[in-house]
Amino acid sequence: MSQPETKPFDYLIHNVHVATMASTDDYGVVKDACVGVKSGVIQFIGTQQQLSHPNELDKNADSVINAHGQWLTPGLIDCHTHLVYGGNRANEFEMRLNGADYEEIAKAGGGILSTVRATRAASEQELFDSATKRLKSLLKEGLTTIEIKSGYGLDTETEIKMLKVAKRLGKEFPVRVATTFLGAHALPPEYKDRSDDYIDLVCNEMLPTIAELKLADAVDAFCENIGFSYQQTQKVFATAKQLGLPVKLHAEQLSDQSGAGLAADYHALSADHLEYLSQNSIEKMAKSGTVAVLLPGAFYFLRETKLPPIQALRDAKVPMAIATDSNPGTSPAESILLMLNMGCTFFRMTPLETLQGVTINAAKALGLDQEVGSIEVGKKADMVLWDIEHPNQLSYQLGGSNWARTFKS
Ligand code: DI6
Ligand code: FE
Repeated sequence: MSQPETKPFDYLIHNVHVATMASTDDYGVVKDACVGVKSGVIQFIGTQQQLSHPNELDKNADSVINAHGQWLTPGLIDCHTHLVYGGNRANEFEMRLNGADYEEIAKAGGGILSTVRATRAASEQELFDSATKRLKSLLKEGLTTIEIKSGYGLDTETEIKMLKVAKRLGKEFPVRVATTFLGAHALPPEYKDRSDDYIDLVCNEMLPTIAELKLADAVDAFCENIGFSYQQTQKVFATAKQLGLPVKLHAEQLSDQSGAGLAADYHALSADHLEYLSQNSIEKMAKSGTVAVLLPGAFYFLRETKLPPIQALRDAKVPMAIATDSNPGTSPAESILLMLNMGCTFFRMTPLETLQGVTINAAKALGLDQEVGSIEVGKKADMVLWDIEHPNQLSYQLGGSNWARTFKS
């Protein structure tokens, strides 16, 4: 009996335009291309003539997909979300529109703490179900990787519950989930006026337990006058370092605390928000390769007027990413494409920069850029097909998906 012939690829996409995002200067366009994938890994990007069987496409792969001239990009990556939480804060939205501001609401026991109460009260299944709804909207826009933070539990048990829900989302949906422990997000009510004691709990109990259970890929904190101080953040970072976990930071969102500089001192994967970022911290970020994660949804929702220093970041060649910050308080966003548009309109980023911001630079912000974030031979076949005429259409449109199909490795 003759052996069935093994074909070079499991599937081959042909008649496709590719934005590889493999170059820092442009979209890395390969027009009228073929892309071959085997075992979830990209094996070939080239012309039909370069295939082993250029005139008999079926002989190259088990499955041959005609893209009819549509565009292929890397799968989109949302590198900063708080997707798992209980309840919502539409009531506070209404309060703000009646005159209250974010800091007043937070100080009055609302804000993050109202979500903490709802998250502690919710069962694992309830958290899973509400996060599923939000995840599904993102998946409809070609998302293949998402970062999900804890930080609405603020006790060991609930932080673990949130991270377990995040991991389960990654098992039940075709999406890679990177988890981040954000125990130092806010001061829980039972530690009122004892923030150093709470940081001790984070460092001595929560972090070692979560590291032991392998529930977090990274550690984050909220360094802010309504969050934690520079010194407290440093303590969290030092503990994360001892446990071998990379760090990232909510930095300079409402004021300059030099948090991004501190994050860079700890070789952070990213510093996020950055409206009040100083030149000194920019230089430190450039040196350490820390990605600037920009969150236009929160900027918009809080009606912030101070812009992050985009031109200075650009000049210093700090890689910039864009994310939803999907959370109930400051960015109830379920559209990554809308963030691309906001990155252009509010932050004056270019369409190329915003697409880099949800592909290769977002992968860097998660430490996953060797695996995903661009269409290159050897990388995971996380790719999206779009019904567009050019990749600049992805940031041009106000949300609205031109998504056609996702390929997930
Ligand atoms: N910055 C934010 O934008 C979110 N967390 C943070 O540290 C807001 C979280 C919330 O208000 O629920
Ligand atoms: Fe956030």
